[in-house]
Amino acid sequence: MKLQQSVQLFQRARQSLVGGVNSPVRAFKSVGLSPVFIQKGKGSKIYDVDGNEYIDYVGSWGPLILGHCNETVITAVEKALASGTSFGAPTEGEIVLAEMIKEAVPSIELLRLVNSGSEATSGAIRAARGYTGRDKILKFEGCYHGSIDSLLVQAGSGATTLGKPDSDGVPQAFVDLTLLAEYNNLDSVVEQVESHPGEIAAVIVEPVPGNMGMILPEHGFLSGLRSLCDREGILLIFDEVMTGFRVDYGGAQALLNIQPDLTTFGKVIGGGFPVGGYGGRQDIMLTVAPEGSVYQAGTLSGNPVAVAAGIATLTVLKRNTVYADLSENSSWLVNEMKSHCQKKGIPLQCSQMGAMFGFFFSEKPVRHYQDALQTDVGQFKVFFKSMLQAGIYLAPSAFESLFMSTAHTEEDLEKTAKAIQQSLQ
Ligand code: HOZ
Repeated sequence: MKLQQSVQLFQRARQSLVGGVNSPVRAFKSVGLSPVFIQKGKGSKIYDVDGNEYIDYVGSWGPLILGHCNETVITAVEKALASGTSFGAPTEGEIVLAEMIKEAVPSIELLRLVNSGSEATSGAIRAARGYTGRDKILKFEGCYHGSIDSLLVQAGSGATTLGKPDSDGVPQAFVDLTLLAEYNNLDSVVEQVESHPGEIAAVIVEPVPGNMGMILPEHGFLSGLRSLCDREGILLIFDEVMTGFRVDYGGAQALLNIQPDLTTFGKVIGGGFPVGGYGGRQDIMLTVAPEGSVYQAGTLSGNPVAVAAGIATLTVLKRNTVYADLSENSSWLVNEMKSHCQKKGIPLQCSQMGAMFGFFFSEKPVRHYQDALQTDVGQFKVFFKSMLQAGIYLAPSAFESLFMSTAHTEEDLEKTAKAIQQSLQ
């Protein structure tokens, strides 16, 4: 496989862009390669500047649940574009998208649209602090809630991938306001709550973490968080930036049957354009400006073109069989990988929910961040390189998840299964 043009572009990019990229997790640094520069995408495939074709399981890190250049989305975007790209004034599309999200996720009574998942979590946290009058936030080691100061403490995703789960540049005062607990360990949460009575505004959690690899919640963990928060007057925030409209039309909260107080969204609700959102209980959301005194704003928030892509995406997803098919395809692939590794005696742990899945090379089940850190990252690197050579594009990190789209075909899945067999001998 030739990657000459990509390598040249990366050298050129490094002269003007820090690290040659606009998001560190895209740098391929952790797998010891130069990033692949993409020329175009169509359906389940992406094509790089050297003319290589890949079956894509990254899907722009989650948003492209309908695959690349989905016709319904492209048509909706073209139509919106013809009427203007941005007004900084309300448009009907914003209401339609908000109504669709409310209908799909009953815990959302009021919503604010923003431009990214990071903005959504930052807004939700500010609202939680404003509503409760408390300053501390509790997060889980290895969960990633975007590139914002108070949450870049023991953060997953690119921060962990590059070995920097605590970012420099975050003032100690912010770190002091961020309490940590272990995912799937309710006792560790109780301990923090008991040590800081009446001080915690919110517990923020990826209900199904996807940024330390993918980990499933154990029975009773999220419902335990719900009861604890209710008892202590703490708000429960579900970060569904990754899982929203991905594991199910109603997100992880629908599948797991837990109602958070606030939810953050991103990725799928923008259909490949920069959209985020946060919302939840009306009494909390009414503290947000202009209704209340918690300020939050953005010139491009609710951008008409981005919103049109989101509406088109959700419209397609609303069809009944979409999630059953996505889930069936994801679980087929996971089972192929499991049974191959079993035959070869390669230790493997897998998880899957709807159109999201992940794996770790590990003997031991992976329940939380410390477990994830102990998995065999060296083996992941070798596997990643081999899959890339075989035309399968995975996230370049052992601490991310993989995504199925409605565009993946049976042929794609079989080709991927073959590549897995060849890559794991
Ligand atoms: N939330 C994404 C990873 N899980 C970030 C992707 C990026 O930074 O490009």
